[in-house]
Amino acid sequence: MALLTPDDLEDILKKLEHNDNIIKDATGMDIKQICETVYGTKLGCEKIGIIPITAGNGIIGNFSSSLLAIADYFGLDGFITEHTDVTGYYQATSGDADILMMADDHMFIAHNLRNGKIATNHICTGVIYAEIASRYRHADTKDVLVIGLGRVGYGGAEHLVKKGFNVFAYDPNAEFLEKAEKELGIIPLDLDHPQKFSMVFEATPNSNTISEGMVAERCLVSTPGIPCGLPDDIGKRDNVDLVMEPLVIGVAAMLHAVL
Ligand code: NAI
Ligand code: 2YC
Ligand code: MG
Repeated sequence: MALLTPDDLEDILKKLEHNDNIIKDATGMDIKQICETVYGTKLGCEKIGIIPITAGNGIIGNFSSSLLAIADYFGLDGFITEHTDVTGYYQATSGDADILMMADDHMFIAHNLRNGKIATNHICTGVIYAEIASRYRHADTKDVLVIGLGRVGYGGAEHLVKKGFNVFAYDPNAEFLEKAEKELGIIPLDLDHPQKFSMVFEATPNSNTISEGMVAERCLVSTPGIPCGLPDDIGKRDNVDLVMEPLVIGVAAMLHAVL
């Protein structure tokens, strides 16, 4: 499980502003509008209760405070419980939290206490980053490339298939590739016959997973992957746009998903 580090979370709101500008330019909508469209919901005055969890590798220095800053960015009241784990959970539920957010090393969830809805970070992250890629306004086909079919990649690929895109996908894990081909009907990428794509969704924990032959002249690469899978020399080209940030976009999707 690839875990965030405090360095990843440095200046997250600055990174969000930068990415939101790219998203607006590339899709015509900002991240809030895209979340509202995908989930058909609008944030109101929900109160967010954030519970630090000490399980496994334990507390990540600025993880809870990052969630609080994200809630605030989207105009929501929030608080971090004084205690961790079960005591923290009790404090949040007996306080006035509407939505709880908590994460151990394997699952990061949002739970709406008012309607019972639960959203996971990996599905919401896959869906929202895939959605961003699919809205590239310079794309002239319905072909989308998905790189990585793990928890996030599979969720994004499933979303794109449901939306009627032609989903080409690659994962070196043959089992994951076969599962996605069988269950979703994705088209395994033919590495021997490279095809260029103007929409790429990458969800891997590796760098340099996107090669020259995959990227069309105008291309939007949308990736939550840490580190970034797009090589610098390709990413710096004028007509290649990159949406990549460590936490906020996925959390925005989680909040909209549980309303
Ligand atoms: P995972 O480990 O479940 O899946 C990663 C997949 O990438 C695996 O199936 C692996 O075989 C595949 N892969 C590795 N190298 C590849 C390559 N060169 N080409 C194609 N596929 C390759 O990981 P998960 O949970 O899906 O997360 C993916 C990444 O997204 C991780 O780096 C994680 O830290 C990050 N993440 C970022 C979030 C954000 O908000 N920015 C939120 C959640 C996860
Ligand atoms: O501070 C805390 O409460 C920690 N238990 C938080 C651990 C989060 C671990 N998960 C991750 O770092 C990744 C992120 C990319 C988002 C989802 N999983
Ligand atoms: Mg994110």
